[in-house]
Amino acid sequence: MITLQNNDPEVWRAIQAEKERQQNTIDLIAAENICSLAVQEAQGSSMTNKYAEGYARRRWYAGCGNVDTVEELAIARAKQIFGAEHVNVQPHAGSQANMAVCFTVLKPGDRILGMDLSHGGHLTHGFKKNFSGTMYEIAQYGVKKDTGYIDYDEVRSIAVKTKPKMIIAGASAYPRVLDFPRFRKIADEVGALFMADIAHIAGLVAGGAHPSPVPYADFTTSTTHKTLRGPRGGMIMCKSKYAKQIDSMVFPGIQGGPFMHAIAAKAVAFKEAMTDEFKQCQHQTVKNARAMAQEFVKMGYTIVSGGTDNHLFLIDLRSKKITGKEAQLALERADIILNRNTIPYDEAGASANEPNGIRIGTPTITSRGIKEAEAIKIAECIDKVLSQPNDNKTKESVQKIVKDICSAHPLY
Ligand code: DSN
Repeated sequence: MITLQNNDPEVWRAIQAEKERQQNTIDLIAAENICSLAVQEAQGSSMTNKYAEGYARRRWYAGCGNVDTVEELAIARAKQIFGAEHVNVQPHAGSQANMAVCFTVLKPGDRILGMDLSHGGHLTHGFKKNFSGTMYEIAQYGVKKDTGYIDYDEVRSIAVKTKPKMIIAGASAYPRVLDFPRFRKIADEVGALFMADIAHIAGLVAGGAHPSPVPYADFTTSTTHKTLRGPRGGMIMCKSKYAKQIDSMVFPGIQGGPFMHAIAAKAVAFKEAMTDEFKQCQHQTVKNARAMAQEFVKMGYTIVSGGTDNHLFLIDLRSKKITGKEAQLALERADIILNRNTIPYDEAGASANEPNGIRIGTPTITSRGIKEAEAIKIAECIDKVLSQPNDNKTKESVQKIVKDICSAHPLY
């Protein structure tokens, strides 16, 4: 980045510092990952200069031959990975992907049935301050209090009672396998459309570490930067019969020019997602999450649902005399980065800002090559910090272990 260093040293310094922060800390944010240098090169390429409103071979601008090539590659590769009938790779993010589906098939005031945010759902699945919660009637399902699992009989009975136009499956903080055939069955029974939002688990689905919703869902949306390990962005997969409507809702319905540099990077990430290395990494991501969750159970922690089947799990800190926010801050001081999170049925007075849980995800550490033994070591470090959050000696000893693990596993 010599040119940037010379032209804008302030921004260059911030970027260098961020690179170092990523190298020297342990990232357990379940929604993050480390994309390859090839993905970053495509993302940082001159394709950012190109306006390409429209779709490949039918653009509004001249000079689109090269960007057409990368968009066609991205679509063909995504179809191959997920077995989708139709793919749109233009959504700038997951929220835009979900918005495009909602705007395509729902009218304002129609009802959506989605997972409650405080039980692990997403803002776009019906949160009251999000477009989904303001434009549509919302019905919500959650997890069972005693098990932490989605109760599909309850989802069915809410669906029968509320007659939603669309049912959404998908979550940001649900550690168990989603039963997509069951969601489809419920949707069929009540005459609803079925959308699966696989933003969190797309990489696991691509790598065969979680069942795919694509054969069952009318629409499958995703981000491309979480377990899928691509650039920040979104995508929509759907049945062919919705292809035309979805494409014209993404553009010109809710977006203008697509980010062709991001689409080039999506194409690169999709090629990587077909490799054996990627598939193994997805299975290892689950193994690491399981090993850490089990270790926490051994150390006396309460894990929502008792463990995990995917890349993340939630620790309920209510018995530990520390809030989610205090835990997040103390761990950050020790170079372990994660986020506070609501837990299902949190105390009255708890909120998204002051919840009693933390969320732990293993995509980034696994992409760095970390396996179960070191994942367990990280769990032990977290326990040390949470047991003595204000003790300097504890912090320093954990920082040393973090440093050793990070130097043994460079980002690239
Ligand atoms: N913000 C993401 C997460 O942390 O899970 C969801 O979009």
